[in-house]
Amino acid sequence: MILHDFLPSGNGYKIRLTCAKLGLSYQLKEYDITQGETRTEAFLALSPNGKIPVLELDNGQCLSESNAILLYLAEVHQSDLLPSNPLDKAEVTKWLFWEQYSHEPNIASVRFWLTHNAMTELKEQRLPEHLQQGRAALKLMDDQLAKQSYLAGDRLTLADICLFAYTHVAEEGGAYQLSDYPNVQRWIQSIQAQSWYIPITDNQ
Ligand SMILES: N[C@@H](CCC(=O)N[C@@H](CS)C(=O)NCC(=O)O)C(=O)O
Repeated sequence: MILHDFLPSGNGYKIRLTCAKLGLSYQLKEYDITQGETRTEAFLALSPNGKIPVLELDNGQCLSESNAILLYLAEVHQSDLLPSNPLDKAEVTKWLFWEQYSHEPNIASVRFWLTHNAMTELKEQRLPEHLQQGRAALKLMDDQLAKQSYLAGDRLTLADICLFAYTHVAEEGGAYQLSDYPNVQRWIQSIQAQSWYIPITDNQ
């Protein structure tokens, strides 16, 4: 497999962490998204959406959308990161959809704007609303993690890998303070203590 990626990306990191957990190896092909390297004709032939991560399978087929790739890897390798019982599975996938709508646009996007000098006048105007929604997302996770060890129960699942990716770097750029969310902090530490854990900018 070839993973087309940009190392600081949390969306790419979800795939790298899942591969680490499942013991899967892949070749990494890096792109600098700040230089438009995912908008070339060659990249668009892999994925017309022009965004990393893209997982190129050994048969040449390309998968995009980070959470779809997570589901694919867990299903193909019959991993307990994704329960087989439909109800438990729905609980895990609920968090993957929630991440894309309520977490990533407020936490990942704000981190990128602030750490890559990508703030525009329009983004500046919208920042307070993003911060309010980002804090609400962290609070919702904190409340859930006050009740149980992991997001979808007492066992680590794709929900945790998916949400760990951007949550653990939420402070980068200075917009969020994780000390306001002690249960989230405990959960971050428990993932970082896993034997298969790799930091965001490490490859395999
Ligand atoms: N919903 C997509 C989002 C992918 C995405 O936004 N990728 C960003 C990096 S994290 C990217 O490639 N941006 C470059 C661009 O849009 O030109 C996913 O989860 O994979």
